[in-house]
Formats: sequence, C-alpha cells, structure tokens
Amino acid sequence: MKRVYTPIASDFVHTGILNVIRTCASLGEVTVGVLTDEVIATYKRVPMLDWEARAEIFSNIKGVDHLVKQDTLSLKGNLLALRPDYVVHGDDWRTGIQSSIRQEVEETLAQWGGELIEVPYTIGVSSTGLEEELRQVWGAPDSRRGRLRRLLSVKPCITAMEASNGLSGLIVENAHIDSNDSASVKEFDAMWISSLCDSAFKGKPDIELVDFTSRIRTVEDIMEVTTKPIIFDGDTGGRKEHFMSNVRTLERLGVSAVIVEDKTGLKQNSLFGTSRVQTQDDPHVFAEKLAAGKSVLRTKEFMIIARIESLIAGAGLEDALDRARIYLDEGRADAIMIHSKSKDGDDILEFMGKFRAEWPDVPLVVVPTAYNHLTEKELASAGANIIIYANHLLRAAYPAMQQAALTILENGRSLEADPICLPLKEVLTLIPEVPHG
Ligand code: SPV
Ligand code: MG
Repeated sequence: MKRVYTPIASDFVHTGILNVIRTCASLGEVTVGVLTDEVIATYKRVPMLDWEARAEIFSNIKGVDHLVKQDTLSLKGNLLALRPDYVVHGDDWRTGIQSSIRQEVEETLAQWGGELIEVPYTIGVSSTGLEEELRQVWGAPDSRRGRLRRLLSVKPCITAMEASNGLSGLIVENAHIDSNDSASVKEFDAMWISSLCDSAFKGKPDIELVDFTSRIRTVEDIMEVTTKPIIFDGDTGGRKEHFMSNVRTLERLGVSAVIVEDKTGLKQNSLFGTSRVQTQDDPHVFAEKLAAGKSVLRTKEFMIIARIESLIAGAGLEDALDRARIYLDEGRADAIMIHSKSKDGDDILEFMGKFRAEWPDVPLVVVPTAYNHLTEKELASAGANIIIYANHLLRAAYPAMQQAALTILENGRSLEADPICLPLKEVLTLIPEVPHG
C-alpha cells in the first residue's frame, strides 16, 4: 500500500477539500496533517474552530486513515517522519507565500522518489473564497467579541492599530503585506479606538469631553465596515455605576475589550507625563470599579484590562507592580496595560521583566508611542502580548491634509495638490457598495 500525505488548514469542509481527500484515497493509505492554530495564525486568520475540533472533523471524513498534527508551516518534518509516496495538495499554492513551502516539499520527496500531486482548486470553493462570504458572519457581535481572546491563545503577541472612523477602520482591516523572509503575511490583528484620536478628529481635547454616546457612534461606524476585534479606550471609566452600564453596551455591541486607566479627576493625556497633573486613583477604589465592570458581564469573552499609570505619573516601578497585584487579585482584571512616555523604554522593559516573573500567563499590553525604536520582536520577547499603535493614522492624516490645504492656498487652484491627493476615481470606488466585501 502506498503512503499518501496531505496537509489541511481549512476551518470547514468544502468540495475543494473533499476533492483532495478523494484523490489521496485513490492513491493509497491517507494521512492528513491538520495544521495547528498557531501555524495557521502565522499566515492567515485564526481558525474559528480549534485544532481538536478540526481534527475530529477531518478524521471522520471517508478516505482518511490517519491524522497527525502539522505544527510547522514547512511540511519537511512530517514528510521525513512519514516518508510518503505521494503528497497531495490543491494547486493554489504554486504562487504566493506558500510557493517556497511547495518547493521544499518537491526537494524532500525527491530524496526517496516520492511525487507531488496537485489537484485543481475549483474557483469559488476554496476556503479563501468562502472566507469572503463569511466576512458578514465574522463582523457580527457574537462572532467578533471572542476573537481577541482566541488570538491571544494562539499568538504570543498581537498588534492593534488605531481606527477612528469607518475609513481608517477599512485601512486597518485591509492593510496586508506578504513578508519576504518567510512564508507568512503581516496584518494588524485588532483595532484600537483611541480616546486621543477619536477626540482629535472631532477637534476636541482628550479630557473625556467626547461623551460615551459619541464614542459608541465611532465604534459603530467602524464595526459596520470591518471584522477585526476591537479594543476600546475607556479612559478612566468614569463613575463606577456608569462604567458598569458602558461595559454592558460595549459587550453587547461585540467589542472585545475595554482598557480603563487608574486615573481620577480631569483626565489628561498620558503623553503629557508629569507636565500636567496626573492624579492616580486609590488602587483599591479603582479595583472596585474593575470588579463592578466584571460583575455585569454576560459573556466570558469580553475582557476588562486595567491600565496602570504609575510610570506616567512618576510614582515608579514598585507602585506599578503593587497596583498590578491589586487589580489582578480575584480576577478583577483580565489583563494589564502598562504605559510610559519615557523615550528609551527602559522603565517599560524593567516592568515587563518583573511582571513576567510574577505573572507568566497574564496578558500584558504596551503602547510604544514614545519608545518606538523597540521592535515588535523585542517587545514580545520582553513579555508583551498586545502592542498598540495608538495614534499613527491620525498623525499621518493631519500633515497630509495640512499640506493639501496650503498647496491650494499658495497656488489659487488645486492642480498642484493633485500629486498628494488620491485620484477622484479611486475615491469613488474605494468603498464597496455592499459592506464586508
Ligand atoms: C489613546 O490613544 O487615547 C491612549 C494612549 O490612551 S495615549 O494617548 O498614549 O495615552
Ligand atoms: Mg486615551
């Protein structure tokens, strides 16, 4: 009996996959390698079903004899272990990011005279095609809310980018690059609804002046046209009773997390540092607010993240760690965000080292606006699980808009501004008429 191997990354069974398995079965004894959640997450969206559920489905399909874990993107390890006579795959991997994996398969099989068999992937039935259809579902609150926790369970570190309106939401949703060095793609995992940027786009200061109803309008505009999980900047959370109500609203809408900072009084943006009065709340009073938020949740999906401002307010590292202990006690907070405006990032790195030693598994959020020489890799290896790019789309838009305005003023017409403007034709077709692709 010939040995046949095929890797499967799909979340669901469709005719393209059945076609591959049927081909396998016609060639010999079939081993399916189901890709792990972690591997899939390196090059496409995190699967809705976890590995165990997908393994159960695929091991029950007619024609499948054995099932193994495919825990690397490269198939080489499993091929060397199984030494199959055939590898069967859809022909959709000849181009794009998977082509290097394909080449390695051919080289490996050549060692014992194995053969690669490629099955045509019928247009419209590949999982990518179905994924387009499923975007409607992913955008729905119940599907979207839990996706942040799911991402955190399969990726050591995720990124979130500021989105402040429907248009910047679309940019965060669709920004995508194929990375050259490995067979993976890069996308932002989540969206950050910044109080600073939501306020600034309205011409308002970041002092909790833009009320919750207006902030929610922004969230809804973004949700309507995107599917990625949303982290909401909840400022100080306001009064405990208001926080309880607002948490309910956010959870019901399908937001994945709220971050509340342990400040009180007239909130000032953290990046002012101690040049403005930054009053930290009593940690026990703030912990009560966190617990009150937790007490009204209806799902296990929504996360309440406590933001510690000790490094911003000049209270120091030990105060920050003491506060983390209080906020995490009895599960009041699901995660911690630590903020700093120090340019070298030394205080953040020191905090992360101590935090990780005490809480190996509690998700940690950082916002590297000031210490932006540190790379995602460096922050992740120091212990960060969520990296937020908090304001960069607003900051990129402002100088561009300013330049266009000045160019038109200077020239008494708009012709000279054309090179820095999106062509009108593209503006007209930028937004699809039917949302969610
Ligand atoms: C925001 O983006 O509104 C934040 C992060 O809260 S910071 O502006 O750095 O305080
Ligand atoms: Mg803010």
